[in-house]
Amino acid sequence: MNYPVIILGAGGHAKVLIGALRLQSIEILGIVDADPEKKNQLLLGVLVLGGDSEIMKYPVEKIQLVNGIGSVRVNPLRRQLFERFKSKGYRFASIVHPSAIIADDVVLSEGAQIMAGAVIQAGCHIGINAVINTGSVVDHDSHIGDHAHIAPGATLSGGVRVGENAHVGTGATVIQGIKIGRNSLVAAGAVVIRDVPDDTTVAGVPAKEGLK
Ligand code: JB2
Repeated sequence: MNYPVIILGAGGHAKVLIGALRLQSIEILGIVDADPEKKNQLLLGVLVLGGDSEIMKYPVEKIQLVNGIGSVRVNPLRRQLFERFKSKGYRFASIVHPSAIIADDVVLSEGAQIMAGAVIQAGCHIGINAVINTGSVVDHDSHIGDHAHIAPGATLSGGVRVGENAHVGTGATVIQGIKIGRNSLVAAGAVVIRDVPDDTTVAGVPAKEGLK
């Protein structure tokens, strides 16, 4: 059953989510945003209801939430909002754009978001609140940690492990069997051929450690 949803955040990632939700005919009750100036504005025709406290007007069993906070690097806000509203009993919808290709046995955890044109092959696990963004490829037996973000056009060859909160940047390539540590950032366009430790930024071809 599809519950009506409220989206958190009225920015770029939310716009993309609105498109995916409409294609699945999921009712969008509105958006909440921390910026008071956005209240009563429309984002692609969806009303910004006000701040996060607006969510509390809806009983936990009647709605689901959609995390509209994306990121272009490791960003704790997306995780913080997920955990804040989970602790109040709310559930987060998992979003799958109809054009995504996902193997039958893939595990999609709560709040995972699979955007247009993404491909996820057999044996993969996608963690809670993770984003597999537009046109990215997660090949067989890969494990994407909770709250991790695979940015548009990134390619993970088979058996890649991405730690929680990690961000794999736009167009990055990670060869097979590599482990990306938790809270780590792979810069856009990097080609990762060696494991990346926790809390580390890598960039370049081949990817090397850089400043965070
Ligand atoms: O605590 C909050 C909060 N803090 C900021 N609660 C809620 N409900 N909303 C919050 N926001 C709002 O999130 C900001 O006021 C802003 O309206 C929105 C974030 O929008 P922005 O466009 O800056 O970022 P984004 O996360 O939607 O998109 C980024 O990540 C995507 C993956 C962009 O950089 C995109 O280009 C990228 N594709």
